[in-house]
Amino acid sequence: MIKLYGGARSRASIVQWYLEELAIPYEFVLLDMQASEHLKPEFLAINPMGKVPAIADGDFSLWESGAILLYLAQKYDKTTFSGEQLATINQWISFANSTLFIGVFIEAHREREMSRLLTALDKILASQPYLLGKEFGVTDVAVGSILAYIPMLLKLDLSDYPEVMNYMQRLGERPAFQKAMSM
Ligand SMILES: N[C@@H](CCC(=O)N[C@@H](CS)C(=O)NCC(=O)O)C(=O)O
Repeated sequence: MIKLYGGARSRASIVQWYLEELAIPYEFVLLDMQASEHLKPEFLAINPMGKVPAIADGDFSLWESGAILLYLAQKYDKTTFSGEQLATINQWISFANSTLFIGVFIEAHREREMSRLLTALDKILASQPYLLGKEFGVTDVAVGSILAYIPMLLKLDLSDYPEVMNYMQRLGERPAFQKAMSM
């Protein structure tokens, strides 16, 4: 069974959300990060960087939430993805974890970038319910989780982006989201 290593209120929720969507069995190994369990040799053997999330799938270990999402999509999603589809998924995961995260959560970038990024997302979501079209998928977990952290961690007015707000609401109604992402 897949082991997901995470801490309380950590980015392990992103991976947990997708594991719940995929409905595959997993064990959540909750590390006490206050007690620095993530820096102990047992966990450093899984992720030498001492960061969560990480997974162990049998003998195979992987860390970085984006890499884990891509691995799970390729191995466990019922869809078989073409090379181009995988590249597009990777594009959105990279966007979520670098461009969007930095543009929203790093204050020095927010004024210059957040509006441009959310306006572009708003435009995409005006014509389709999910990032890749009609079907929910792993790209929505990647981008949706970063969006979901906005109201949890920052006091920002998103009313200029009504389609993004509707999207966040749609994602928030999913049972898998509620199980993993609700704080
Ligand atoms: N880019 C990484 C970020 C990982 C990360 O920074 N995780 C935090 C928890 S959300 C962590 O492990 N912090 C512990 C530390 O830095 O000591 C990912 O998305 O997996």
